[in-house]
Amino acid sequence: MKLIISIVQDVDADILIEEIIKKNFRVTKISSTGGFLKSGNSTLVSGVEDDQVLEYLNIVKNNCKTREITKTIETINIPGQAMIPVPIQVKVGGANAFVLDVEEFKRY
Ligand code: 2BA
Repeated sequence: MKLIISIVQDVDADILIEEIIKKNFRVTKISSTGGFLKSGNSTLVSGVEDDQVLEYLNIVKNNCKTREITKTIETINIPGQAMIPVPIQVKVGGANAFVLDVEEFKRY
């Protein structure tokens, strides 16, 4: 068994979860925050049998879109001068997925 951790954009999370459930996988959604943009995203956690990993990853791939987000950064401060905010374009997603080996899984 593998544990698949997928970090996706909030806007994609609900439809993605619906598709995951439709295909009879189980999933847990955790609300998370991206370290770079400091904005909300969703982390989905699923225990998946080894021979179904590809099927699961295809669902993630097909339901998450790459988007451009504008982030405002402050330019380097020169002493005595104000910081100047500069908008930059950042490409986010579709999804970042990690596949981990599961040593043991128990359901009680
Ligand atoms: P954030 O950290 O908020 O990053 C959002 C997007 O900003 C990233 O999209 C990437 O395009 C850009 N970005 C991140 N760090 C950057 C940097 N130091 N310089 C320039 N641009 C940077 P994604 O790569 O699609 O990542 C989306 C979210 O997935 C991330 O949100 C983070 O929450 C998570 N993530 C991505 N890679 C990860 C990793 N290796 N470990 C843990 N979480 C990860």
